[in-house]
Amino acid sequence: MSVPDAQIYPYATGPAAVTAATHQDPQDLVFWTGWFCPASQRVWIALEERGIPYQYKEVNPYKKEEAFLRINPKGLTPTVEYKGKPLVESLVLLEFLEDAYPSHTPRLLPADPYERARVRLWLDHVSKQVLPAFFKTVQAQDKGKQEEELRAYYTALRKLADEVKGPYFLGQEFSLVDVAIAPFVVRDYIIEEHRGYKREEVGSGWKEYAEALEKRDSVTRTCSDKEHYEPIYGRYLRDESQSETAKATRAGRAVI
Ligand SMILES: N[C@@H](CCC(=O)N[C@@H](CS)C(=O)NCC(=O)O)C(=O)O
Repeated sequence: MSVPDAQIYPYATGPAAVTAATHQDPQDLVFWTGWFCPASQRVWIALEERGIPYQYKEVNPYKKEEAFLRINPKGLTPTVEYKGKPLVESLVLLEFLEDAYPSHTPRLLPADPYERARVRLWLDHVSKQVLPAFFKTVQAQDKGKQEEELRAYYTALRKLADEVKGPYFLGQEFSLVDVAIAPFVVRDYIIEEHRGYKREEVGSGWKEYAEALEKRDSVTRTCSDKEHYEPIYGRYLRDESQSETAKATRAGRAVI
């Protein structure tokens, strides 16, 4: 099934709908999000993990509605309004939540400066290596190109897998690396079905890591029903999407 970018299902469904429904009251932090958006899910996972009070506001970032553009002129999700002031970019927002809510635990950046730096290095790997390879694999049309991009995706994931202590990146402690990659792990059935991806092909314990991530409460509580993601990814799989991410992938730029 195909839908133009702007005509996506309008609301969160399944467990995500239940979570959204319990966060409708006004709060200092307003979370502008698209239920389907992996960058937004990162922020949502962190909010849920740490029990930070927030008001959930569903928005379709492809519609670029005036009210939303007034808060974020680029019209991208996630956007956070904190005490009336806007902030954007999922990785910046994750760090902001650490800084603005120090008493909410668990902290997702470790206290040790060396470990904090390592987390940031591997977040950079996720942004610059893993996600571009994921979207290139999805958007490639030629069979040979799809296989080449999938191999690059495996290589990027394996480098990360080699650093995972298990069950999570830092061991027992759930951290921002886990938060940043989890939304893409829960969407990997798309490349499994359409590009022949297999978690076990990554090696180095990736499959076990992926399973630990998708079972985490904050991750399951922020997932909608699978059937509603499929039409959205159909546009990526045919390389028809005009989203900023799809355009960045075509232009060979880093994406989310
Ligand atoms: N680098 C941004 C990417 C945000 C982004 O591209 N969000 C998508 C939805 S997942 C969006 O708003 N797309 C609307 C568009 O492309 O016009 C982040 O990490 O927050």
